[in-house]
Amino acid sequence: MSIIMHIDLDAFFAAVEERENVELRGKPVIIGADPHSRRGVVSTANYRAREYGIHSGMPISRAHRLCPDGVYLPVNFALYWQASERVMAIIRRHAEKFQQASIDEAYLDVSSAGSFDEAEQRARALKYEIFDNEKISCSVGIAPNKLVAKIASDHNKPDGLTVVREHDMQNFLFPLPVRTLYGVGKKTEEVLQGIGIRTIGDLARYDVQSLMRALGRWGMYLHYLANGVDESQVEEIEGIQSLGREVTFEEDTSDVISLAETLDAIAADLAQALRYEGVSFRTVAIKVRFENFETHTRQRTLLRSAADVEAIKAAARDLFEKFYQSKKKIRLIGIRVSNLSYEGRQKSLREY
Ligand code: TTP
Ligand code: MG
Repeated sequence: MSIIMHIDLDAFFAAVEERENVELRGKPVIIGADPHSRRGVVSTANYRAREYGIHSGMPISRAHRLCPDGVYLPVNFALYWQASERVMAIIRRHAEKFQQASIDEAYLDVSSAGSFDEAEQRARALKYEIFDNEKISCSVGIAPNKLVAKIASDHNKPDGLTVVREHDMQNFLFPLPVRTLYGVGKKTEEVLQGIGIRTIGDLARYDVQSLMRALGRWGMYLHYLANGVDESQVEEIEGIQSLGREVTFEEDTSDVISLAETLDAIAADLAQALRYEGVSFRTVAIKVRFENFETHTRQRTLLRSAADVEAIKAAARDLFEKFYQSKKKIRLIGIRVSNLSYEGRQKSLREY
């Protein structure tokens, strides 16, 4: 029997800022503001700010209207990265198999605990240790596989702990909206709603052949997910595999100057994080989403590793210029670097 734990830090970027500055406590804190204008996109907001309806991905200008008295801060990636490393170092000590899934989440295989009760005790100890050392709260999900553990960690945020045993899986999953499943975005949700599927239970009970007619192989895959089937393992991979950032425009745009400036700003953010880490990359990818949500990516692998902002900028701009020759309005643009080399980082991890 597998017992998997998924840990996700609560309002992570905002939690780090609150920890660094006691004056922020109790106030709505919104991260993602451009220090020079009221433009920008909300990266995250603390739970106080979420009471005003503010969430990740919302334009900062809209957040300002919802909550004029909030504290608006720019993204300080290097600071969050440093906090993440320290938390991850704590988490990895709690199991034989550890997989970091993003800057603020990780999976642990805790099957050796032998029972869900014992795993729950371990989760409490882990939550306590993270908070005691780093003053950041997290939410934990425990389940027989990664899929359900991740849904469970999100179930009772912030500071949650949700345990889903094998025989509770259906009761837990079936009432949830299909959107909860990883990979089900706006478009898939619309298709599913069109054939009368709203909850994970509706999806699980739906005839697979008809699902495949509506969604192809993706439909079959979703049917597995809805039934809580996931056999992927917790994979011990050193660090994250890629690093990306994207920006949604307040108003869709085809202004190439503003698009190029945005790409440069994203490149600078990424380079800052890479520099802090001592990580270099070989592959640069851009992502472009048009106003109709049609999304494209283009990528290039360099001859040798690089880590500087100019290399990211040059590759991203070139990929963009070759790709974008229309006047179609763009809603979102982003850059992701991958094929990472971790020489510097592994050394620093061993020092913990
Ligand atoms: P999440 O774990 O999705 O969000 P969160 O930790 O802020 O809040 P929650 O309590 O719901 O887990 O993402 C982790 C961090 O990644 C988040 O603090 C900021 C960043 N992020 C963005 O920059 N843009 C985004 O659209 C999202 C979703 C997250
Ligand atoms: Mg989080």
